[in-house]
Amino acid sequence: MAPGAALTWELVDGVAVVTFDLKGEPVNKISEAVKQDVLATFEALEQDGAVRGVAFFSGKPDNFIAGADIEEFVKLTTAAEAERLSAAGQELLEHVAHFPKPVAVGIHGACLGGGLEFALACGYRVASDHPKTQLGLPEVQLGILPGAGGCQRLPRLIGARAALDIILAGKVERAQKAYRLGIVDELVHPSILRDVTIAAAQRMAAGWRPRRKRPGGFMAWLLDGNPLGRRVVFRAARKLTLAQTRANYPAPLAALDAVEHGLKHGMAEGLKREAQLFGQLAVTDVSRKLVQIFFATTALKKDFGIPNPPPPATVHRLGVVGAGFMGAGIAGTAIAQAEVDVRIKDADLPRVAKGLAAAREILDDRLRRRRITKYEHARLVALLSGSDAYSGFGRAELVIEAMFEELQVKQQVLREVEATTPEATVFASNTSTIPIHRIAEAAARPEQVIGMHFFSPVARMPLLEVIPSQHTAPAVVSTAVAFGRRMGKTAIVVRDSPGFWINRILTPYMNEAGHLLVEGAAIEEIDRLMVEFGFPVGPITLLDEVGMDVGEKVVGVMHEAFGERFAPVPAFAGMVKSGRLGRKAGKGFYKYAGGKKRGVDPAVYELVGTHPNGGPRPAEVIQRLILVMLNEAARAVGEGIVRTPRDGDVGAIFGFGFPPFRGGPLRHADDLGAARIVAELERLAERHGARFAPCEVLRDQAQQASKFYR
Ligand code: 3H9
Repeated sequence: MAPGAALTWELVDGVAVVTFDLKGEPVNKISEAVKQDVLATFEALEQDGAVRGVAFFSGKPDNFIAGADIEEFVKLTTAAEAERLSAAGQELLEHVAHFPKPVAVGIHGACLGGGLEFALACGYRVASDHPKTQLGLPEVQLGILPGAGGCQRLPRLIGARAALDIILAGKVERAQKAYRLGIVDELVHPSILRDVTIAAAQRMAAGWRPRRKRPGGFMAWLLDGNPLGRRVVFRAARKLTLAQTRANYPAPLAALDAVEHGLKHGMAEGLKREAQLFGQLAVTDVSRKLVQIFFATTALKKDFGIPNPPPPATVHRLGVVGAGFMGAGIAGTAIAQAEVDVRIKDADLPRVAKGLAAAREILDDRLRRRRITKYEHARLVALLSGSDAYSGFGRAELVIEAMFEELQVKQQVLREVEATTPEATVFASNTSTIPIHRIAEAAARPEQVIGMHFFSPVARMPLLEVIPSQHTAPAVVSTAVAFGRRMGKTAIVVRDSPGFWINRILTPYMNEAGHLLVEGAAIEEIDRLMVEFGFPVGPITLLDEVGMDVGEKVVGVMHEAFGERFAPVPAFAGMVKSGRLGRKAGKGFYKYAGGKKRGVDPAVYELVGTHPNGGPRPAEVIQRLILVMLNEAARAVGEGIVRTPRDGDVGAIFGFGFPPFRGGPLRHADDLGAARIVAELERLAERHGARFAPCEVLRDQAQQASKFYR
C-alpha cells in the first residue's frame, strides 16, 4: 500500500475531517504503511494554516480500528525488532498526543488494541452508543501487551485499578461501560457521532479543554491517587495474576510491570519499559500459539465446513424439545444472542415452567450485568414461550432436540417433530455421543436431520459441534453452522461417529484419571497437576461438573463402539449407584455446599476401593493423562473425525479448555514430536496395557518425521 492510500481528509468549518479506510481490507489495522500515512497526514495538517483542529473517523461501517496489524508483528523474529516496532508505535502516538492542534476522535465499531491506544492519544473521545462499538486492550489474549503507550495512558486516564482490570485480562468493554469508566468523554447516537466530534474539535480549537473527574470518590483517591495506595493495588494484582496464570502466560505480569514502572518513574521511562517487554513477549512461543488460535478462530467464522456451501436458511423461530438444563440453556442463549422466537416443549407443564424459568435466568443475568437495558430485556423475554404440546412448532425453521441420551427417546421426538413441522424444517439433535445416522434411521426426511452438540452451560461454553450424517443435505449444514454462529458459538463440523470429536478425546482422559485414582493417586493431586498443566479444572472436577451418570453413559457408548481401550473403570460404577453424581447432586468426588465446591469427600476412596498412597509420580500422572488423549486425538484425525488439525485444536481449546498456550492437542503433539510420543506410549503400554498402544497415525508420523501442521 502506498502512503496516502488509507487516510483522506477534507476541511469542514476549520476542522480537518480525517477518514481512515484501509482499502481492500474488512477492518482498519495499523501497519507500517499506515503509520507512514498517519505521519504524513498529520504533517500536512500541521502545515495547513486553514486547519484549526482535527476530527478523526473510520470509513468502515462497523469497525473503528482493530489494532496493530497482527500479521506484521508475527513476522518479527527477534525481541530487538519487536521492541523497535513498539517504540515506533509509541513515537507516532506521542506525536498525535502532542500535536499542536486539538484532535477529537469519533469512535463507531471495534476500537481495539493499537486502535484504542491511538484514541487515548487524542484530546477528546466521542463514541457511538451502539452494540458494535466496543473498546478494549485485548493484547494479553495474544500473549503480548499494549505496546503503543496503552500501559501508560489508560491508567493515567481512568486510574490504576480500572486500567489493570482491562489490561491484565485483555478485556473489551461496550461503549456504555467505557463511558462509565471515563475512557470516552461522550456517548452519542451513531447518527450524530460525526457532528458532535467535529463540534468538540471546534470547541477545543477555540480554547475549551475537557475537564475530567475520575469516578470513584475517596476510595479511588486512596488507592489510585497516591503511591502508597498504588502499592497495595499492585501487590494484590500481582498475587491474583500469578494465581490465575500459574506462570504459563507471561504477558499479564509483564503488563503489570509496564504499568507500575510508568506510574513510578514517569511516562518516558514507562514507555521504554513497555517497549522492552513488548519486544520480549512478541517472540515467545506462547504468543505465537495464541496468535495462531486467533487466526484459526477467525478463519472458522467464514467456514461452513463443507465445500461450496449453499446459503443457510434464516431462522426466525426455533423450537426446543426438552426443557431440562441443556434445552433451557439453548433456548435462553438463542434469544439472548440471536433474538429469535423460541418455543420450548416438554412432556408436562411443571417441567416446561422450570425450563422457561431457567431460560429466562440467562436474560435476567444479562440485565443484572447491564449487558442489556430493561426495555431490551422485556422485548427478549416476550420471545420465550412454552407448551406441553407441539403447538407453535409449525412455523419453526429449526427444531433442536435436547432430551435424554437414549436413542429411542430421540427417535420418538424426531417422529413427532416431523409430523408437526413443514418439510423444510431442520431437525437438530443435541446428542453428545449417539451417531446422527442412528437417530435419522427413524426419519421420514433424513436429509433434514443433523447434530448440534452444545456444551454445558450453553450460555458460557463457546463451542458447537455440528454433525451431518451421510444423508444430511448441504443446506442443512449451512443452516446449523450459521445459526450456531448467531448464538455466538464457534462451530466445527465433525464426522458422524460415536462421541464425535470432543467426547472421543475426552473420554480416555477422564477414564485414565480413574485408573490413576485406583492406583492410589489422590483426587486433589490429579486435579492440581492438570490445572498446573494449564487446564481450567482437573479431570476429576470435570467429572463432577459433567455428572457421573452422564459420564457413565458416554463411556458406555464409546466402549461399545471402540472396544477395550475405552473400557470403563469399574470403580466408577459405585459412584453412580450411591447417587454421587457430582455437583448437581450436591455430592460427587468433592463435597458441595450452597452451590460451592468444598474439599474432597474422603468417603469416596472407600467407595472406589482405594486410598491415597502417593500413587504414581507426578510426571507419570501428567504423561499418562496427556498422552492417552493425544493418542486418541491422532487416531480420530486419521479417521477424518475433524476436517483439519485446526478444527481439532480450536475444538479442544473451546470445548474443554485444553491449554491455549499449548496451541491445542495436535499442536502440542507436534511440539513433543511423534517419535517421542510413540516411544513413551510403547513404554506405557508395556506397563499398563494396550489402551496406550500408539495409533497408526503417530507411528507413521514417527517413521516419516512428519507432523499434523506442516
Ligand atoms: C495490537 O494492537 C498491539 C499494539 O498494542 C502495539 C503494537 C506496537 N491484525 O474477526 P473478523 C482480520 S495487537 C490483522 O472476521 P469481525 C481478520 O484476521 C492487536 N488482521 O471480523 C480477518 O481477516 P480475513 C489487538 C486482523 O467483524 C478480518 O480482519 N487487536 C486484525 O468478526 C476480519 O476479521 C485485536 O486483538 C488485526 N489486528 O471482528 C483485535 N483484526 O478476512 C483482533 C482483524 O483475511 N480482531 N483482522 O480472514 C478482532 O477481535 C476482530 O477481528 C474484530 C472484528 C472484533 C476487530
